[in-house]
Amino acid sequence: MQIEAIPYRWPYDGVIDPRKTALLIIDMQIDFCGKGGYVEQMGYDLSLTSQAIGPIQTLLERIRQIEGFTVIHTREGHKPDLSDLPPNKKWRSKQVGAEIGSLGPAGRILVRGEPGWAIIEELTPIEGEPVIDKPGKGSFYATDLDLILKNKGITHLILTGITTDVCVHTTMREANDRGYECLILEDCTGATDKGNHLAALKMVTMQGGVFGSVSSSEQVLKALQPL
Ligand code: C5J
Repeated sequence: MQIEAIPYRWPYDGVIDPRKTALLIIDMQIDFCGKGGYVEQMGYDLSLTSQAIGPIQTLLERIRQIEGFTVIHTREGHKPDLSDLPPNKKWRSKQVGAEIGSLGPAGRILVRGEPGWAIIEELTPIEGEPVIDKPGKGSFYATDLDLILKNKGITHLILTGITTDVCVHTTMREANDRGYECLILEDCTGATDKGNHLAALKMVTMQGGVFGSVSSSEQVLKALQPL
């Protein structure tokens, strides 16, 4: 089955093949959608990023039942000594009152091993699901993601997670340039600004699908029914 999507039914090259497809769940951490985390410390509306939790949970439950379907999680965060934190990223975070590495209600902000850095309980990875730790916005930069995907023979990616306009988009662009066939799901993503969420999705649809195609969890679930 192909998935109904905009601007083209996905994937472009045939039907969905679970052995060649991975569900990417990007940065569903307390820091980005939970109480006391980075996004809340910056003063943004948590409901905009947490809206993705329910739809991802439903999709994940279904995909976990399908033999051979790969699920990969990512986490943005820095080493406790902050040696992998670019000084400009640290400086900018300080300007908005949420300095990376400083102590917040959910522990040190965006630091590996801290409570806020953890993936939310609803989407806790299970055995066999790789978790990619990344110091940047993209999931390919300074990580093993490309190697893991190549070793598994994965050529198609379904992107979910937060935030639509930052880590999800950066990852989609990185993946697209590496030749992966990408699909982003509107209800399984969210941004700290509604307009940016919508703009990020619209950007994907330009030029015949400049980075891939856009769909929803409902359409993916429909296409997965025969599997
Ligand atoms: C941000 C992310 N927005 N996961 N990270 O800093 O999108």
